Amino acid sequence: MLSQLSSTQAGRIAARAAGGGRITPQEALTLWREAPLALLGTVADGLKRARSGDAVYYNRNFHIEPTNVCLFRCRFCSYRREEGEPGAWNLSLGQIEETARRYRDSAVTEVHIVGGVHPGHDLEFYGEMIRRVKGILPHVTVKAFTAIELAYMIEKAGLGYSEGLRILKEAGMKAIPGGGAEIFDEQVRRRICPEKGTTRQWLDMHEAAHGLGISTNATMLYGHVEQVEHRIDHLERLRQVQDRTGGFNAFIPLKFRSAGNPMEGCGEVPVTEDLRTLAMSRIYLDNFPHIKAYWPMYGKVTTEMALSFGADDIDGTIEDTTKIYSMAGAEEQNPAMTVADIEKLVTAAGYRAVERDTFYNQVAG
Ligand code: V47
Repeated sequence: MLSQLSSTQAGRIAARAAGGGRITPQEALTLWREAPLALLGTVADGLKRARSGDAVYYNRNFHIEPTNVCLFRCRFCSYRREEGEPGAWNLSLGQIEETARRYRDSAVTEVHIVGGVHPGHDLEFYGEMIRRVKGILPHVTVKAFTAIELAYMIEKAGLGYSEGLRILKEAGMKAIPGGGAEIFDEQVRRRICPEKGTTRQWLDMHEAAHGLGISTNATMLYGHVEQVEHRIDHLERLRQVQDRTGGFNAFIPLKFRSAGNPMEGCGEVPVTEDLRTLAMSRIYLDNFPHIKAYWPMYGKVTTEMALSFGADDIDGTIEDTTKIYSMAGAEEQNPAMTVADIEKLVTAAGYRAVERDTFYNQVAG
């Protein structure tokens, strides 16, 4: 397929990318706009296989979402509520401990803790939350708080990012999820989440985490008012940080789901655009080891297809513990998959399911 297309500019760029060559933002734009989807899939799958063969990673995980009360009114969010509004929740530390206790006898290896930026909580509260969860589940890795939540609690404590992160690390936080990145372009960010923490804060927090040996993920919210140029700019900024630090594990493109939020009028992009975005992420981010197709957001059918477009991770069993996507209209209203479900999905797509821990070490089966 690559040789057939070498007469076009997109074909030539694709052939170079397939050989491991780094592409520029301008070349990415040409590929994104002009390359046939099947060609992007072929290149992205080749790059994925060069890194991880036929392995597709998953983990046994659950989420704790401490609150959906949030200082910021992001226009894409279907989840946020005002304090006291119907549908608002704000778990006490005791309730969080109760949730953790449910997993005492299970084989989960990771808890993902993320929620709204509640004005009543501070660094001390979140440090205590981590200590209590670790007290109940000492063998489970705590992956916690978006860079936006972290910036809020650490700045409120009057500390520098490294200082604040060190306190949370000592409490037991060993990894940081990729949320809150949205779109880095400042003008688009002003349109979709004007009150939210800034691009600078997000990037600085992740770089500070990498400096302390805390591995992190990165996301990109796409398929709303942004243009392809903004997605490429987002990938470029991440690639630059990764060149300096090597601290990112996975990149997770997040498809904008439109139900129940002020940006509903944007609608949703077609599945072909999801596959193109996954493949372009794999091709552009030549220094990211993993590209994750987050199944609760895509749904199982798109996730199965995503595996042929450069994704090598689908996230985990989830145990029906996250509401961010179900509240925004995703197909999976009670997201949970057993290991058998995951193996079936991955095998049907022609790959081999591998259980990993948060750091992509294989978990002995
Ligand atoms: O930052 C909110 C997104 C993110 C919508 O690191 C929406 O392993 C689409 O970051 N449509 C939080 N997306 C979730 C997140 C995440 C998820 C899975 C794995 C990891 C990881 C991180 O959810 C937010 C925002 O970009 N989001 N609302 C919506 N309507």
